[in-house]
Amino acid sequence: MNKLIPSINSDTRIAIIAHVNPDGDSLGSIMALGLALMKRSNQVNIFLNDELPGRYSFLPEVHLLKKYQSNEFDDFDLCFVLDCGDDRRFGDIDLLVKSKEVINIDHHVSNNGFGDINFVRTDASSTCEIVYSIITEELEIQLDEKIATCLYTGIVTDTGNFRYESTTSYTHKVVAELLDFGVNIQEITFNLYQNNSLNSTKFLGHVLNQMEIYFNGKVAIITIDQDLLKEFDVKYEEVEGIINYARDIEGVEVAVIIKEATTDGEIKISFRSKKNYDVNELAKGFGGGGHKRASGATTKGTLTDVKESLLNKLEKMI
Ligand SMILES: [Mn+2]
Repeated sequence: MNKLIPSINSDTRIAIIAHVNPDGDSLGSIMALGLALMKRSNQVNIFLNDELPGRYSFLPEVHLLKKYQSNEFDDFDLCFVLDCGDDRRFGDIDLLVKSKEVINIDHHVSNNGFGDINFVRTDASSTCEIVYSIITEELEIQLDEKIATCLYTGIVTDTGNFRYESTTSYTHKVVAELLDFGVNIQEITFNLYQNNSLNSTKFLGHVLNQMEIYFNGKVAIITIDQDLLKEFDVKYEEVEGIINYARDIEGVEVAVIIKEATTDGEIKISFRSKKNYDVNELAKGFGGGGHKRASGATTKGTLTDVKESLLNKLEKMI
């Protein structure tokens, strides 16, 4: 079988990075691939150019994660970019310029093929599912409990606990194999879903109360500003699942969260849909992208302006 990834030895200088606002799939995939490649190379750098959300601090070896700073690192032979639809998703850094070969591994339909080598499978449940086959088939590196734990975390979170349509029989076959390496499901479930702060739960109650419903109940919109986060003393990443409550309401087809970012004048939008609408298209209208049923964008403006522009776009779509 012809291998696409150049051969890796102990001197190969490797960088691995995923997107900012890290989720389970981005963190699970960079940690899994990083831990696997460390069995081959002594020069593996796993970069996270953002804070590690507390709920993921249980992942094995996360102390290895470093911030990329241009002046601290020389060139790399290989740079693996994971779970990023384009080469801006991991932040405004010069990492790709410093890398001889860029390997793009992703499952977003909006992926623009920015790598020298592209493993883009839009039918994969998660980037972790692709990384599983790259580690085992392409690199032929043996899995272990730590790698399996990282991969499982990415798959379970990106499939919404195996509920989304991207979940296939292959997904379950991969997971079955991961469990044989001793993945502790109970421990992962506890960290991901059963350890929410009291403040974040009260915050959830408040924003659901304030949620607005449009287009005969088909659209649910939640807006969150920085003052509200301060009032409840929560970080946005603590409440990342809020949008699912809006999506899961009977009759709702599209759920949107519009959030004031910490950067001045920046607004982050998350989209989810149930069956009938393509929210990747909706996100594109704001310069973003993602999947048909889950997508996001970062734009400039005020909460009010963005909401108005969103309602105009929704009116044409629904
Ligand atoms: Mn993903």
